[in-house]
Amino acid sequence: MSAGLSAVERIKTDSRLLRGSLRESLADPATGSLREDDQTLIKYHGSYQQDDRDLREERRQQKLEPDYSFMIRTRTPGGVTTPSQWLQLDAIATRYAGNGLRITTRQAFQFHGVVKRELKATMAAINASLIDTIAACGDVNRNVLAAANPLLSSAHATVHAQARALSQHFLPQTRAYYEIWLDEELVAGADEHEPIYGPTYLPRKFKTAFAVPPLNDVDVFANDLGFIAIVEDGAVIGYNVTIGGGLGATHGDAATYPRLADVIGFVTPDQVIAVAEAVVTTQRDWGNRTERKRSRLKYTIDDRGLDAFKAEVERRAGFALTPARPFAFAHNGDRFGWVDSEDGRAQLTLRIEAGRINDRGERRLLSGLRAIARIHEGDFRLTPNQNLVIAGVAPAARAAIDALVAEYGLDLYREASPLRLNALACVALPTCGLAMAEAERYLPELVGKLEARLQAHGLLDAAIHLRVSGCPNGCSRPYLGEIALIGKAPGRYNLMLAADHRGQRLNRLHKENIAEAEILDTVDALLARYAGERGDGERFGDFLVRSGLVAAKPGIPLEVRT
Ligand code: SRM
Ligand code: SF4
Repeated sequence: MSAGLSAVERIKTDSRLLRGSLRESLADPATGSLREDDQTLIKYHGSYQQDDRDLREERRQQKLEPDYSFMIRTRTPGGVTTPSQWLQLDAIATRYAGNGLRITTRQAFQFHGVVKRELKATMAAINASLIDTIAACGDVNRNVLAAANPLLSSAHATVHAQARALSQHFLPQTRAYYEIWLDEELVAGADEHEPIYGPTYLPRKFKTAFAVPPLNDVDVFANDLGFIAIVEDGAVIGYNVTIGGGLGATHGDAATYPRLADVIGFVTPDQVIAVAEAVVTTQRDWGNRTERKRSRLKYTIDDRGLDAFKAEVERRAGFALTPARPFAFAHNGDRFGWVDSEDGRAQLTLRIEAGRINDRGERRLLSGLRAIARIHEGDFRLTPNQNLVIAGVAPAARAAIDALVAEYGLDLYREASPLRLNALACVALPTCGLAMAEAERYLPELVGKLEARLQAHGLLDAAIHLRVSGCPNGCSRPYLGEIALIGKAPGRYNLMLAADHRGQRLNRLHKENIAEAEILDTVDALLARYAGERGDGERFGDFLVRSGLVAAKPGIPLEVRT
């Protein structure tokens, strides 16, 4: 192994295709944690070691080790789950995880708070529900996003099938997951290999999304690799390909930055896997393996040049991409309530605040969705905005679902302001080890305070996209929020403003390291201007740019025409 490679590269190299000493770590009863290298390797199996940060100081004073537990993330391409799987995941969460189910911004479920001695049983139970957690985390192709809110259901079905096929194509081939969690006989041997990834996998995480215009609910430009479906006469004729999106950054380090993907051309459906493999393997070979902060595809492209990267992709794929086709996105939110599909069925999109499904007061989301899963004959779709679609509902079944929605308080989608409906927050404290400030736990209160300001300006019906992240890694995609807070320290945030609402323009830092009162007052003053000066149908982010209150960053053209 050459000198200068990052520590994670050494761990991958020595891991015997992701096995490491995970079995021994799991069997050690003396601690609730894993050995250090295994804490990295377990990510590739879909789990993170965490500890309850609310209890850290108290336990330190008591000379106890931190309160370790594990987060588990599923691989659910396009976020599709059957009612039977839902019931099984609910039962697993109720038995093993502390705080219900959590829908992530990448259409996956997370379980939080699983203790080490129950980790294997939990992983095996998830697998028994025919959902796995392989490659949900780690330096591999992660859970593949696919538009959850279709206007055209047959095109949507085609795109979902493509997303599933791509996810399957990039699954690691090592049998480590089956050996460690499902007791499959050990096969590690000379002929086991990773045909696409090689023994050290990718330099960094890799994310793929499929969008179906006019909705950009997947925020396709935030992904390393994206496919924008081009639909003609109801059929998907191919995809525009996007590369080099990614949002993570580090405070105070200008070498790291959020970047929107570039549109590099068009491929037909039968070329999707080949072009994806060419992008993945070019990043595998060209990506930075010495500095992890600069190892995402977006930096490879900026370091080597987009034209050179694209030429290499075409060389590896064996064909040239044709010019990108026109497309236009309307917005990157969800469409709440009932929407009819082409096939005579309907879908109901429910608002799930910050994706957290548990029972709290009158809002008994976990129990209510369990009751719905028992009678539902379609499927469930997790959205990349942390919401839930009850999909494929026959006309005769609507009334029963509506009754359960009302009985269990699942009707936030009918009551909430547009601000609350569209807001995103990452998990942050107490489980995220990287959080610098609150996000999910702060969101309801923050939204309430902003709603009061909106009301004062007669703007309560304004659909402003608010996103809150506990640190600059950007898990709630805050750089694409019209208003966004990015955690700096407890109670302090960077205020970012003026992204568009289509996921095509990044926002800008407006004020650094400010507390709530200043955040509210700053936003309030801008809302006052917006209320008085906005154009017809003009969105808040666009208004801030047009009025010169915030300088715009160049974005993706609203309509790409070739
Ligand atoms: Fe994320 C790391 C949660 C979507 C960028 N993310 C983490 C970790 C695992 C913290 C850690 O490494 O110890 C967080 C676990 C918190 C917890 O307690 O659950 C975490 N990320 C999440 C989720 C659960 C946020 C949510 O509230 O829904 C999302 C899970 C997605 C999934 O199902 O796979 C999640 N993370 C994202 C997104 C949004 C997206 O992909 O659309 C981003 C920005 C896009 C991107 O990747 O550029 C994102 N997460 C990061 C980064 C920064 C990566 C970078 O390039 O710099 C990290 C830190 C890292 O990788 O070192 C991170
Ligand atoms: Fe944690 Fe930061 Fe991601 Fe929020 S943005 S979940 S605080 S890593």
